[in-house]
Amino acid sequence: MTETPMRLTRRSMAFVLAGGRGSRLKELTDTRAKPAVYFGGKSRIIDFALSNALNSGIRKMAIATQYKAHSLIRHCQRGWSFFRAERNEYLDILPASQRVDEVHWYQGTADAVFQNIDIVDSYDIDYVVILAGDHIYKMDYEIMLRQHVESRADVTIGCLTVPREEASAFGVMAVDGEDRITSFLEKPADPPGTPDDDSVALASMGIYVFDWKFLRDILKRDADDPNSSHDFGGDIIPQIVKNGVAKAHRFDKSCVRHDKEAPAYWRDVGTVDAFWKANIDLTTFSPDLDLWDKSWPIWTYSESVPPAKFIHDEEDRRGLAISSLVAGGCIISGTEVRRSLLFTQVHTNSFASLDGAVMLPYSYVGRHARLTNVVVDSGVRIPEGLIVGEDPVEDAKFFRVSEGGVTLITQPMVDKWTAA
Ligand code: ADQ
Ligand code: ADP
Repeated sequence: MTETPMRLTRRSMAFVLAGGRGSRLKELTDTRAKPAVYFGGKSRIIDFALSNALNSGIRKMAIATQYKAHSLIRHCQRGWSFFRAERNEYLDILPASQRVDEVHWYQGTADAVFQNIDIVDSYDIDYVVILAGDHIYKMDYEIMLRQHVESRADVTIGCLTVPREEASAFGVMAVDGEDRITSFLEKPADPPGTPDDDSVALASMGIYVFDWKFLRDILKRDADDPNSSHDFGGDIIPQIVKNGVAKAHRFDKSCVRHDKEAPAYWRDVGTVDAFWKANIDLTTFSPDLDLWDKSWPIWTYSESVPPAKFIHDEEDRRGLAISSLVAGGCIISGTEVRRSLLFTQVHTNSFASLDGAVMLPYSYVGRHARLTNVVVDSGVRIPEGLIVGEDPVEDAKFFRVSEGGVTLITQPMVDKWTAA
């Protein structure tokens, strides 16, 4: 009798790299790592990679953390602690803890896996899916795993086309007719276009599938190499492209099995402008990122809070929200909210108005404040009468105005404004 093969995802683990800072998010990552930054009204950025893994059928995950990891670790402990060892499910949070020797933190992304080889070994898996914890997308990793196994590649790399002028931020590859990668340049100054279209480049998403035994050998060799920076994009991948078989897995709508009609959605919300836009896009009639799709839920930790409340205040001012997302626990008292996204427990007051506002949890808006095209950090108290978004020159004296004209507001900036 032939054995029924186990689903590939059950023979695999997801290793999530969540140690980077994300410095282009400016003060939003002063106290937290980029994967811990809030997104979409309820979630944090890392929830997308973790939910993709869970929805794909993967039940073994590890999250490597390093930079300002407290908020991230707390979130993962609260939201992602439902894995049960007795069902052969694991989720380990792996802060850089000098496990291998007492000199080094995680030196690069490959070192973050190398330092945890024993933990990965203990999961008893055949394949490892390496993920970045800092992108917003939906993707079924089982489809990628199947391609990897069927093509017998040494590594399979998730990739997408990006405008050539943006490609310097990525690993850029060239492929042959069978999608075998023939060259890989990490963050090239002058990225090459594709043969079909010179205006776009084929970029690595930083998602890799490896046979674990193969990767383990490579990591051990890399660890002994004094010239290596121990980074997947910088060292490991270019080396395999040169000496082995690396295949490209193209990210398109066929990678999202739940709904063939949905466009393929992937965003790096790495700048304040991109972060603001991806959040505000959710308030449109039919956003490209469908958070309401029950077949591909984005799991997260969510506090137990009362429903959002809208108050017609005693001064006859209506509290209302138009084309907006308002999370639980919010109190909108006599404020007009338009085209905005309010996370848990935001409290706004009479005669205030919000337009194009991304309000992170527990932020508070005093009376008569007017905020347009802003990102307000968690817990910030907007003082009575503060007007932001109408005079960029004035705003820039206290707050951070982005290239795209979005104003980031944090508590220290508000304190500076109050003191002036
Ligand atoms: P980068 O975008 O520069 O390039 P990188 O800084 O290597 O990404 O971070 C990748 C992921 O690893 C992020 O999620 C980050 O948080 C995490 N990380 C970074 N340093 C870490 C460390 N020391 N320990 C643990 N985690 C760490 C990579 C690839 C490119 C590819 C882009 C796609 O190198 O080839 O195009 O991702 O975004
Ligand atoms: P951040 O959310 O800013 O990344 P943390 O994860 O450390 O940082 O803090 C989030 C937690 O802190 C929340 O889950 C909540 O319990 C608590 N918290 C933070 N600010 C407030 C606030 N203004 N009111 C109530 N709780 C808060």
